[in-house]
Amino acid sequence: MARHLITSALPYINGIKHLGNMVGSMLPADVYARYLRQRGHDVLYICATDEHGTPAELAAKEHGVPVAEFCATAHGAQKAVYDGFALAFDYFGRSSSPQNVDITQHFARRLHENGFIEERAIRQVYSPADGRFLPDRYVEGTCPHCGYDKARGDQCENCTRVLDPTDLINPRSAISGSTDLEVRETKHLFLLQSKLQVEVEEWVARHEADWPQLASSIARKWLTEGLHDRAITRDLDWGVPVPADTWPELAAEGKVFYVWFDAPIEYIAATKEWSDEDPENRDWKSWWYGEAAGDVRYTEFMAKDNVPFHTVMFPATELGVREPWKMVDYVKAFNWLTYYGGKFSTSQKRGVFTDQALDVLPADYWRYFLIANAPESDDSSFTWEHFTATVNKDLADTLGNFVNRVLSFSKKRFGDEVPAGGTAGEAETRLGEEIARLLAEYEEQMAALQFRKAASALRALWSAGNSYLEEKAPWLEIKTDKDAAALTLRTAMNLIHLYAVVSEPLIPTSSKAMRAAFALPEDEATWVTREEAKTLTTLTPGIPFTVPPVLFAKLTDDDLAAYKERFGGEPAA
Ligand code: B3M
Ligand code: ZN
Repeated sequence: MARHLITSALPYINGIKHLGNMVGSMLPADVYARYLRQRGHDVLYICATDEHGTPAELAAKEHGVPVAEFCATAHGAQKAVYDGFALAFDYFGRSSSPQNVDITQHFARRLHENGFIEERAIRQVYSPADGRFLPDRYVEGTCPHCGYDKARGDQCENCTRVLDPTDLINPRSAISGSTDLEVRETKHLFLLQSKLQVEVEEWVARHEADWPQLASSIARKWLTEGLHDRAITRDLDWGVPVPADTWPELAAEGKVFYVWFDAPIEYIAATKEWSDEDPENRDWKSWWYGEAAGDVRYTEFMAKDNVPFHTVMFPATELGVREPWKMVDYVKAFNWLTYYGGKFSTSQKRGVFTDQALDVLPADYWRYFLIANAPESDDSSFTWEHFTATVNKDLADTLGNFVNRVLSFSKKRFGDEVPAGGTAGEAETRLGEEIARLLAEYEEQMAALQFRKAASALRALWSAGNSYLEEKAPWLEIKTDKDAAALTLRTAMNLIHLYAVVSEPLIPTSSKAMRAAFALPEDEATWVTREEAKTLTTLTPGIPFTVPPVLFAKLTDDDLAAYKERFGGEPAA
């Protein structure tokens, strides 16, 4: 049985992420990891905070604390939110870890030895007031194209044009505000991607057929444009230092590696962080290096803007070190989740952020809605109207109400044990066939990482239970044939137990609550066999049960109005 290595794009350290960030990476990765674990696979799900680069430094400055302190606090805050969403990472590391410093520096040395790194002199903005070179994002000024006066040296966020700092009118330091800026020559390391173009192309060609269209088309686009040599060092105070043993001058100037050079390497380093916590029982290298990793299938989850780094730059790096590091097998790329068609925006406080979401409703409401509407083949738009309607229909009515009325009615009429009586007939045979068919569809879509289709198959499983109940109507059967009613209720209870097992990857908390309703001895099964789906007899008469609290509250029009009031709820202006 293959081992599965799963990674999701590392969330930047600066600030709590919004729902769009999670649905395009960590949440589907968690659903997939949970599913594979329940199917008996050996799974390692790795993620971490992406702590270097200008986002970290600028955020720390805004908070008035040293960047190392900011990152430590922010890592904990993000991890707490992901725990709240029941994201079951095997490890959630930090790209500022010593392990990442070591492995990133090792990769750089090897690239250098193999002739894929070159020192080049470039002209960069220097600020005497700040006593340092300013990375492009640290230069602010007026955009020459649209006149926006807070344009950054790398891009104008108003007209989105890519800029060069020297294009800006009245440039100033974004750190000190000083307008006394000079352009000086400085040296940086360049990754010679152009020399690796052919190898990267051959590698992509071996995979693009089975990647989702979104991933392979972006990779192909970048390759067609041609791989350019890319600066992989920056003049920042915070990052993986350039090793002095190989580049003494640059190290002395305090140069650090570009965040996108070290961030993907943190996938490997976080696995070592995981291993270092329990070296007796964990072997990080067996997941990443040489023959030992031969049985590993590696799947990455990310949003579309991250695809180029994961299908071109990181593979170029891994190929260039000339060592047998595991390369990704499958890239699951996502489009955007928009908020009423517009972008989520931290600065404009538009949209729902992961910490706020947990304030509003428990994680399962969000997990189900986001997966059922995952932006897979296209962008999908979050609206409160759609969210409340989906929660009420799929979670409260189809699943929650089914569980509650079956258990409440049975308890009232037959007591708090699975009722005895009646023999399965044509309706149960038909139901069993349908459940087995839908379960096979659900498994197929999960294995294919088709999350919307998997959620739809799961919803169909829940609906089949309701149709069976309506058809048999035990509340009428009981008037004339108690045994028939007992059979119907017992069969429906077996459906509830089956739902509890197979819904866990999407809605883990509610699934555990459903399962805990039955005092089934040794109830350890992590999945359902075809036979069990067909016969629906796992729960036998006499097994005690309790009626759990209502699993999902119905959201009212007042709730909807309150959400829109609090979070904004109209199409982007
Ligand atoms: N930190 C996420 C982003 O671009 C970026 C992913 C790194 S994955 C190695 O928002
Ligand atoms: Zn502009």
